[in-house]
Amino acid sequence: LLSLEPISGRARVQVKNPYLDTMEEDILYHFSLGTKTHNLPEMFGDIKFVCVGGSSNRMKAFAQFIHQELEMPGNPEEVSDICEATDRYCMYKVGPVLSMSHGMGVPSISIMLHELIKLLHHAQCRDVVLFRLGTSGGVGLAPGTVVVTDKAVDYSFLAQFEQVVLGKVVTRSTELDEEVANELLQCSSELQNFPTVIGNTLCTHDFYEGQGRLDGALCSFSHEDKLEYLRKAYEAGVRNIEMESSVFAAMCRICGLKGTLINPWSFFL
Ligand code: R2B
Repeated sequence: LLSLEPISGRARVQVKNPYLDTMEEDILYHFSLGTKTHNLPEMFGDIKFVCVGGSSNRMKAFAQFIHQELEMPGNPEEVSDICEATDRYCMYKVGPVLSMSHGMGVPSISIMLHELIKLLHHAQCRDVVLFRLGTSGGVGLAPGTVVVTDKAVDYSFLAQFEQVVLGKVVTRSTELDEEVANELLQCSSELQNFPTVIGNTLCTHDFYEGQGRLDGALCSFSHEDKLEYLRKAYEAGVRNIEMESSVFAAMCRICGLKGTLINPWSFFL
């Protein structure tokens, strides 16, 4: 992963909001950071890799792992949470790597991405690559297989994310950066015990009925219905299912960020 060289000539992280420039102060509410209270360029200007995942403990462990891999000075056990003033998300910075949690589901990661993208913009970061290192359920793969997402698709297997804005549905593309996905596939071929494929990721809005599970509090379909849907998903190129990829892909794309999703097949559907 860390052998990925930043590709030169990429622009500064963009925000697509004309109002931001007119604001005297931008408060990143859920990070407990702000443009007046913190020197964001000094704190974050050297960031090149942002790795996000659902759980705060996992992203702390990831920061400690990166601390060791980069042979940073100091004790990896002592990495500190930059967002400790709020318990919404955690954030650790280790050299050029930011490790952050995003919670579960599209609404949670969406709030985090708005504030993260603004943070990277205010900090004047360039050449940033954003990774979601998450858990997922595999479709037609051996357990443990890692899926690098080609496209995030919705319930009808279309590469789009629908956001309701002022009562109207706005549809955004969820195609991801091919170059980064291929580079990751190449990295995985150099590692042992990490079978990796590139495939489509189905993003759902629910863990139980939304993913065809038979063990939720509600279940309105049969085992056969479930298998038929999963078969259709497989035929449409879906190799795993999770709950954040669509908004992640759509927002990275619009804001000119190289984004990729790396999800091990980690739970059963
Ligand atoms: C994968 O795991 C979580 C549900 O258990 C959810 O965040 C996801 O996408």
